[in-house]
Amino acid sequence: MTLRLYMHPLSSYCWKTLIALYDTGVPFEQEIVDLQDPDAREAFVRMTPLGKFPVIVDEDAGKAFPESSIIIEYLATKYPSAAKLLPADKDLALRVRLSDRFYDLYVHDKMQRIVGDRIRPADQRDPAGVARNHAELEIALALVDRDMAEGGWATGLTFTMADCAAAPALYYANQVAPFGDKHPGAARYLDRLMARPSFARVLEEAAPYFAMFPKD
Ligand SMILES: N[C@@H](CCC(=O)N[C@@H](CS)C(=O)NCC(=O)O)C(=O)O
Repeated sequence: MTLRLYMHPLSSYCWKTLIALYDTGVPFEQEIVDLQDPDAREAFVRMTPLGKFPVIVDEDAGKAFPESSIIIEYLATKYPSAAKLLPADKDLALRVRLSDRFYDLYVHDKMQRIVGDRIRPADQRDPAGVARNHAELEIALALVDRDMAEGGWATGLTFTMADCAAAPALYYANQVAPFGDKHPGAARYLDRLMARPSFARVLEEAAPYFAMFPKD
C-alpha cells in the first residue's frame, strides 16, 4: 500500500501531517516538491490547483487529499494506529477539531503572514498588517499560556490532531517572536512537543533547510 506525501521539509503545514504520520507509524513515502523549480511547480499545480502542500495520495485507493487536517482525518479513519489522533467520543472529537482550528487559524496563519511579509520585496511590505498579525498572535498565545499552564496535551492527556497542529504553529511563532518570557506555560508546552519523538524527527529532517527561513 503506497501513501505518498507531497511536501517540503521546511513547510509548517507539512510538519503537521508528518508528525501525525511518524507518531502513528503509518508507512508512507515522501515526495519533496521544490516550488522554486518552474517545472516542479507546474506539475504540482496540475495535481492541486491551489498549489499548496501537503497533499497526500493514496495510490491503492485512488484518492488524493490536500489540507493538513483532512489528511489527518483520513489517516485516523483508515489506519487503526492513527485512530488515536481523533477520539471516538463525539464531544471529545469536536474539542480536538476546535483546538486544531484554533492553532491553524489564530496561531499558524498569523505566523505565516508575518513570515510571508519578510519574503516580499521591500517596497511591497505591509508594516501595519504585520503589526496587526503580531497583536492577534499575542492574544492567541495568551490563551495557549492560560490553557497549557498545568501541562498535558492540547485537549487533555492524549496526544491528538490538535497537538500535530500546535507543534509547527508554536515552533515557528517562537522563531518569529520568542514568547518564553511572556508566556512560560506556552513555552513549556512547546518544549513538550519538541521532546515528542515524532516532532523531534521532523525537526531533525528540516534542519538542513533552516538556513532558507527568512530571519527578518
Ligand atoms: N490550509 C492548508 C495550508 C497549506 C499551506 O499554506 N501550505 C504552504 C506551506 S506551509 C504552501 O504550500 N505554500 C506554498 C505557496 O503558497 O506557494 C493546510 O492546512 O494544509
